[in-house]
Amino acid sequence: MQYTNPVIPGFHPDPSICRAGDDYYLVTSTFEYYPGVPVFHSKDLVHWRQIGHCLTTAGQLPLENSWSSGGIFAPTIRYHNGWFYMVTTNVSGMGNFFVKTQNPEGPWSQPYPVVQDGIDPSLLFDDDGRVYFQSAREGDQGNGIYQCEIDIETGDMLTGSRLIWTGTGGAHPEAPHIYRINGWYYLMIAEGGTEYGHMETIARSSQPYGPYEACPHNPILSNRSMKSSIHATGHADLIEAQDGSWWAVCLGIRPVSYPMGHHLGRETFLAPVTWTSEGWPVIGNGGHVEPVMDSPELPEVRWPEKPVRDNFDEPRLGPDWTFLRNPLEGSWSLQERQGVLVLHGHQATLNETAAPAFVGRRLSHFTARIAAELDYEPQHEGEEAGLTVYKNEKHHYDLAIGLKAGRRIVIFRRTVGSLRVEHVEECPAGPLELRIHAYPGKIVASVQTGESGVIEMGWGETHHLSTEITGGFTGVFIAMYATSETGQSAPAMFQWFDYEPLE
Ligand code: 6LW
Repeated sequence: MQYTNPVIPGFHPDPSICRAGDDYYLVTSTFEYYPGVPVFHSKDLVHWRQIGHCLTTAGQLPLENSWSSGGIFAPTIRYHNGWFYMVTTNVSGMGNFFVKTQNPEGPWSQPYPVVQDGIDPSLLFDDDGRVYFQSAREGDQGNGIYQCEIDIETGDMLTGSRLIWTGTGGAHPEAPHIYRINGWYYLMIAEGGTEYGHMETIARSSQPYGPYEACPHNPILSNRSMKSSIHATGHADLIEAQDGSWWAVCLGIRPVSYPMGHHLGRETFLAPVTWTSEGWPVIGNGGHVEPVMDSPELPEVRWPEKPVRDNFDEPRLGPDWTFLRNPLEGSWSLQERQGVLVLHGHQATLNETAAPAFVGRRLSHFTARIAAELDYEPQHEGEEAGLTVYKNEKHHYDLAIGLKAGRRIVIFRRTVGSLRVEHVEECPAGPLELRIHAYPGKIVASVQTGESGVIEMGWGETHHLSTEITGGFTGVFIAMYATSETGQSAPAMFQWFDYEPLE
C-alpha cells in the first residue's frame, strides 16, 4: 500500500508527533490564529483528523500584540506517564511555556512558563526521571541549541542553560528534539532556514549535554536543489511505531508556477526512517520526501470525510474554524439566530494587524469550490461583509457586499502590498451566494443572485498570496468577515458555508 504526501495538507507547519499505545497525536504551529495549536489523531500515521486545539482561551493564548506570523511558533508534543505535554513559544506574548492534559482532545492546563528563552522548545523525559528542556537561541555561548533541566511540575529551571550543539554550519540551527535510542542521546535539528535550503541534521552523545558527534551523512533529510513537487523539507520529529518501524513527520511546501510560489503554507509530510549499521537514521528515500511513498504496515483507520457544507446548526464551531487573533467579544455568534453564523463588523479591518470579525478555515487544496450564502443589508458607507482569501494584512482578495451612494454593491478587491484594485458591481436585493473558485494559479470570484444570475467579479493570481511574495510563516485562509469604518454595522448573516476540494 502507498500513501500520498502531504498527510495533512494546507497551512500545518512545524509538526511534532507522539505515540500513546497505538494512537498517534500530532500538533502544528499557528502564529496569529486562534484557537492555537491544533491536535490531530491517527491510528496509522497516514490518516489524520483534528480532535481539538491545545490553546483555547485568551489566558493560554494572548494574541493582541501579535504581528502577522508572530504568536505561536513551533510546538513539541510528548507523552509521558499518562500525561500529554505541549511546549511552544508565543513570540509576541509569554515566550516559552508548556501546557499539559490527560485527554488530548482538551481542555489543556494553564500555561507553565519556562524562563529559558529562544524558539522551538522541546522536552526530553530521561530514563532517570530528569526532564530536559531544549530551545534554539542566540545566547552568550553562541548561536545554537541550548538545554537546561526543568521541574516538570512547575516549569522552574533547575540548572543554568548550556549550549549543546551549533549544528553543521547551516543557517538557523533550530527545531531541536532529543531522543534516547539504544543508550544514545540523539539530537536532531533543522538547519538552513525554513525556505528552499531547509534540511535536517543529527548528532549523538552518550551524555545529555554532549559532546555531540555529528552524523557522517548529514543532512539526513533535504529536498534542496531537487526537481520535485516538494521543497523545503525539514523541521522533523521522529516516532517509533508499535511494530518497531520508524517514521518522521516534517514540514514541506508545494510550490506552483514559475517563478515558484507556495500559497497553501508549509504542510505536514510523512516519511519512513531507516537506520544504517552504524546507528544513524536516514529519512525518506535517501533523504528525500516524495509525493507517494510506501505506507506503514499498521492497520489502516480512515476517518469520515468532512461534509462539504457547514449549516451552522451546531452550538459550537467545528475545529476547522479559526479566528484572526483573539476575537472581540460580540463580534461573532452562533446563538443570535438559530442555524446562522452572525458577524458584527467593528472598526478593525483586514488591512492592519488587528482582530476584525473573521471566521475562517485553511485553503488546503490547490483546486476547491468555496461558497457562502450571505444575508446582509449594509446601512452605512464604509461597512462591508463577505469572504476574504487572506494571507496577511497586506495580501488578501476580498469579495464583499457594501453600500455606495445609497445602493448595495458587490466588491471584488485585491490588495497586494501597496497596490489595491477594486471591481464593483451593483447588487440585486436579497441574500447572495458569494463564490470563490480556487485553482493552482488563480482565485476566481463570482456572485450568484437568485436562481439564475451570476455576476463574474474577476480573478487574482495565487502567486501574489504566496509566501515568496508575502513573507511570513502562514498559509492562505478563506474567511467570512465583516468590518465597519464607523464601528456601526448591520448583522452579516451567513446561512451556510461550503468547502469542496476538487482534486
Ligand atoms: C519555527 C522555526 C522556523 O519556529 O520558523 O525558520 C518558525 N524557522 O523553526 C516558525 O515556523
